[in-house]
Amino acid sequence: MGYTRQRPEEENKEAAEMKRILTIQDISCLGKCSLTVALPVISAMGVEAVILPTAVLSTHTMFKGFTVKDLSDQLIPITDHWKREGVTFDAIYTGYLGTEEEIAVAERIFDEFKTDDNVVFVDPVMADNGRLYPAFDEKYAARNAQLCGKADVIVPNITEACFMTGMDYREQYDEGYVRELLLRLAGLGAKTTVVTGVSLSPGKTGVMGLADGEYFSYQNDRVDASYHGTGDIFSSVCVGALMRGTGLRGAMRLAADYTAETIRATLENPKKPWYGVDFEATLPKLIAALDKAEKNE
Ligand code: PXL
Repeated sequence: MGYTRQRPEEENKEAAEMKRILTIQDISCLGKCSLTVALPVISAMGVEAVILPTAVLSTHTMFKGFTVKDLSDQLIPITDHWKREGVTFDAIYTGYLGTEEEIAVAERIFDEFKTDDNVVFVDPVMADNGRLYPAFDEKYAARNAQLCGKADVIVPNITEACFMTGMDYREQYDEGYVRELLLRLAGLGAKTTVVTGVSLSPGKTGVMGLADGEYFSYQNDRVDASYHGTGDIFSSVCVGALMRGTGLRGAMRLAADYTAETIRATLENPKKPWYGVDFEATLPKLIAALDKAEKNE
């Protein structure tokens, strides 16, 4: 007979205090993105990461000839088991989902695990630099917009925001354009909308958001390089920081600074791989910055 360890009658109060994030996205076995970023980053921030892999890919989709095994049929049995075990989450964070079916499953999981106190955080990963990733079309973008409507916080980049709101993608824009994007995104239904990769003046880049009827922005120096997986790094830090109590603006600042620092470190590494950033090298700086952010707030 098999042996199963029983749940203790009394929860250990101290251990229960660690926040727990459920993150739903793919595993790209090689690629420094999605779960291979979310898991180490969230764990390093002192938050428990529970993972729900939607698919296993040999690599991310920027490689030629990648393999995919869809795991959609596993997701509800897994979460049903958690439900029976009485598991709860302080945040549910979705990233790259891959198919409309996976979006539908994510919505079902929100319905099952959403409470008055937890945070549903959606990064509608599907596009960048004015174009959809290879696996997606406009119909998928419209479905992602519906998913965003069920979130507390959404963090699309400008391209994703355009695909979800029907606004024209522009390389050159002003603050008014981003405000309009944010207003239209807010119309989808999320409480807090943030657009990433926003440059409000030459040589700067960062984020702009709309929460409780107020616009806010955070900008730091632009590093002239673009790497894969930086959006996943931004989102993972952001949701991790929210769980550590930095507040929304604190979380944006920490995530934007860490992303910029990581791009800088990657740029300086002559032996960097082409397919992702060296976030492993900058994790100690993230932990130090988080420590500082917590002490200041
Ligand atoms: O980093 C986003 C991402 C996640 N997962 C897969 C991807 C991408 C971006 O292309 O292909 C499989």
